[in-house]
Amino acid sequence: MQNPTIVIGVIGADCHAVGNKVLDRVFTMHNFNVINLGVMVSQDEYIDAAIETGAQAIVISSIYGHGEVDCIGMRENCIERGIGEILLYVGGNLVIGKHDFSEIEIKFKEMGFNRVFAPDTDLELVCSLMKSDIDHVMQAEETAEGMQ
Ligand code: B12
Repeated sequence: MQNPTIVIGVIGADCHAVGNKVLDRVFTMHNFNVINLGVMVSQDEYIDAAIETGAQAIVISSIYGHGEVDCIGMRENCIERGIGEILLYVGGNLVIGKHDFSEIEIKFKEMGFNRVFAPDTDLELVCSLMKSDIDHVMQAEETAEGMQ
């Protein structure tokens, strides 16, 4: 089976570049095919890249605190562009100031994200969760194709 393709980048007007490089390195080391759009990425740029590469997931970072505003409508945008089922992950310093992470998680899940990660999440764990999500989706697709 081919390595899963994921599109990563830092959303909005956010120029924090270091975490993006760390994620690229860790995900690549864990055999993901990483399409890295870098910093200051718009919703449409993630979606364009995901469509072009047939990616299984979009992994959004937000560091400067405006993640909520930047991510509003991302799932709806994916649906509109024909990739409504794609796995959406988000992580980083998603909001300004100190908040209970469970509240942040609920907010982003309501916006259609499959998983929401705090900035200090163990990246090994993130890789294994993403792998199992992608396997799960691919198996479901194979089963659906077999039934047609
Ligand atoms: C360096 C830095 C800058 C540099 C960035 C240079 C560059 N091009 O990279 C400069 C000076 C430009 C800058 C500017 C600003 N910054 Co600044 N910056 C920092 C600083 C000191 C370090 C960031 C860093 O490199 N960290 C190291 C990397 C490895 O960590 P990371 O980026 O957090 O990424 C990790 C995790 O978040 C996580 N992660 C990230 N994304 C994802 C996604 C997923 C799916 C997962 C699983 C995990 C994950 O994994 C990454 C790797 O370990 C932090 C404070 C800090 N100590 O973190 C503030 C900080 C991020 N900055 C902050 C702010 C507010 C700003 C400004 C708005 C300030 C201003 N008023 O102008 C601007 C925004 C500019 C912009 N348009 O983006 C705040 C954000 C506050 C918030 N979110 O609540 C911080 C936290 C400082 C603070 N304590 O207030 N900044």
